[in-house]
Amino acid sequence: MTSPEPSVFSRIIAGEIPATFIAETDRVVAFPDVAPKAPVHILVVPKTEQYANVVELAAADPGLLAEMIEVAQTVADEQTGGDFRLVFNTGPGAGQTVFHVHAHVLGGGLEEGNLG
Ligand code: DGP
Repeated sequence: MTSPEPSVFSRIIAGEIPATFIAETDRVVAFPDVAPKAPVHILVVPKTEQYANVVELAAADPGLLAEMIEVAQTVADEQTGGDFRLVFNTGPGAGQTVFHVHAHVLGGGLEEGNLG
């Protein structure tokens, strides 16, 4: 289930909230996170908000999930030299606050060897 109100990401995609798109395909956009947790912190977001999280997306449209990951690699190639950490917070208990599936692409000066 998604909220009847457009998500904050749908409002960004509609141009109602400013963001700089750094990559875009027919079905996916990427823009910087407003509160970066790493030197490079980009959100990769499907233009549709019908999937609340990555589990719903993977079950319903694995091709769209693959497209998100391709965009994540494109962003990383441009901004981190190619390596990146990909995070899908899934559920409020894991820190998810926007229930329009999105991937966090993190890179550039991450701690080595752990997920902390
Ligand atoms: P999550 O906790 O996984 O649901 O991540 C949601 C992220 O969305 C969080 O890191 C901050 C980001 N965010 C929320 N509102 C905005 C916004 O208006 N613009 C941008 N660029 N990012 C936003």
